[in-house]
Amino acid sequence: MYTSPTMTTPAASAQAGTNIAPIEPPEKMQAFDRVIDADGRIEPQDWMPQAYRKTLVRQISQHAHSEIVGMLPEGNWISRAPSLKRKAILLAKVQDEAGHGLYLYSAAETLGVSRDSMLDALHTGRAKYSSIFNYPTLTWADVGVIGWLVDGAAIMNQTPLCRCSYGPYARAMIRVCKEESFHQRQGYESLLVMMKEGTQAQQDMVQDAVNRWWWKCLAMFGPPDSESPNSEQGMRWGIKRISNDDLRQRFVDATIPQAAVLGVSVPDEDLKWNEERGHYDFGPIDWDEFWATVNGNGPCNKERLATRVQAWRDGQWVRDAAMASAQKKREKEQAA
Ligand code: FAQ
Repeated sequence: MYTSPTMTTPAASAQAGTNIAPIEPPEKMQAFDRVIDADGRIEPQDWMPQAYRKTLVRQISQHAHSEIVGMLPEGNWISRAPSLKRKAILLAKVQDEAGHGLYLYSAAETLGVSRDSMLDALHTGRAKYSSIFNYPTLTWADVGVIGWLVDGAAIMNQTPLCRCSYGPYARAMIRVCKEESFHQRQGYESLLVMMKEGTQAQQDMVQDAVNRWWWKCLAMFGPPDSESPNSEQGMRWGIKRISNDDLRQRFVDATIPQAAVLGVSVPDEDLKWNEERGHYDFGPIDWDEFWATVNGNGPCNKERLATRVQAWRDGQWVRDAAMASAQKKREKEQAA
């Protein structure tokens, strides 16, 4: 369903809209492969095969969209946070997510794709964003659980991206991961307060939120490796460093001991420590539900997209004013 936004470099335009693999110059291809094999970095000015460029535009723009749409479930609680302290933390977190979106759109722009075309792909439903943001935040505990589990999953997935072969993406991820780490801790701390000092009703609210988000977080890592069409090539190119299934397993292994400290359980009867594997075994994920959500039919897809489109329309006057101001400044400079 994902369609590449309009490419603006001549090389990229040549590939846009066609599924026929371009014939790349062999000597350039060999030089590129040598950099990748040596675990080196590709920078925007370097030659790169069209398929590598296209994969990066796909992944980085989807990632940027996820950050921007990801502001909405928690943003829903800014006006209802239970204290000034929690409100200030939540405001800072949601603003950070906007910042992450902006670094990522900028990183994608270095590949010759325009921000307007990426946003158009999002607004017209042609671009994917993370499945996880299509579920509602029903109670205040959902905000803590998003910090603990969703940001926890995001860190697990994104830390290896700091070593991605494409320089601008890797560098953006270093700052993003530092901020996500704060996000995860604030979520966990807020749940800890509810579980250790809260009423029975507050503790039940936390458990209910964990029950609703757990499986969605496991699905967030993407389809099983055996059904992940992009993994093999992404790993060959050093874009992805760890597979979807391995990251999912690492997340479960890291999170279950944290759940024990909190005093919550996860809704999985099959969960048990496997001594032989040295990992937790866990139950089956509902992939039909995951794909329905990815393909636009989750509980909040329509609402999320409508909110983003409205925000884009509402911001038109700001963009117009900024452009007019920049134009005026240019004219003044030229006249001087
Ligand atoms: N949702 O072959 P693969 C965050 C798609 S940021 C929707 O395995 P790939 C911060 C996939 O795109 C969260 N679609 O694909 C935050 C592909 O479709 P395509 C976002 C999904 O690229 C926290 C198809 O399925 N993080 O949480 C999902 O090798 C709290 C086949 O899949 C990133 O974007 C999904 N969950 O691996 C904000 C990280 N999973 O494009 C606010 C960067 C898979 O062929 C509050 N991205 N699909 O049409 C990645 O690491 C990878 O792109 C994966 C997917 C792992 C997401």
